[in-house]
Amino acid sequence: MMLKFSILVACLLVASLYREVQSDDSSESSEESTIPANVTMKIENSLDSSWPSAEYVVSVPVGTSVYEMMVAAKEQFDDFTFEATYFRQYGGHFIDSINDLAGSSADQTFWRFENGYGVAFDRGVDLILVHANDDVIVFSFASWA
Ligand code: B12
Repeated sequence: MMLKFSILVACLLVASLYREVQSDDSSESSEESTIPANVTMKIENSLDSSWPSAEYVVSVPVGTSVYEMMVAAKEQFDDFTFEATYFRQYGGHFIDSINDLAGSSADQTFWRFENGYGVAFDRGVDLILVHANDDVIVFSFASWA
């Protein structure tokens, strides 16, 4: 009888210890998802050096898409604006214009979406997530001709 009771107490102890470890884990992961990132977004015009380039440091949680970061930038900076068109087949947006300068099929110009090393991303703004405080995102007005 005593042995059965001791086994029961031991089981209850193990179960409560397990629950504590689980709840510690979940609080850690919810903290992780709200770690802030300060991302530098550079706006440049590779076709016209007299066009006013701009740089914004945008604060968003790590893991935010670049599209959501741009929406946040619109709220955080009075002088930043953009327009985009949603394409269902790519699950994301094509950036049509930034700071009132729009790409044009007639002129064969567009906003090229690059990393901080001048390399064009292989997907659109909804599918690239920001990671760390030193992340740099560049939009460079360019020609595809
Ligand atoms: C032509 C083309 C372009 C042209 C479109 C201009 C034009 N008027 O023709 C230009 C050079 C502007 C372009 C730009 C980009 N493109 Co592009 N493009 C293509 C390509 C080769 C053909 C599209 C096409 O004409 N389809 C035929 C027409 C009838 O169909 P449509 O759906 O109406 O086409 C439109 C859309 O495709 C849209 N579009 C073009 N590129 C992109 C990219 C994204 C993310 C979205 C949402 C829409 C979009 O523009 C087309 C004309 O209106 C495709 C690859 C392919 N073979 O499909 C890549 C493709 C769609 N592009 C791609 C990419 C990555 C980009 C860029 C993000 C590259 C960059 N890092 O800058 C940029 C967009 C940046 C921004 N401003 O948001 C990827 C998208 C991958 C993804 N899942 O996100 C593709 C699939 C190529 C690839 N495999 O890498 N592109």
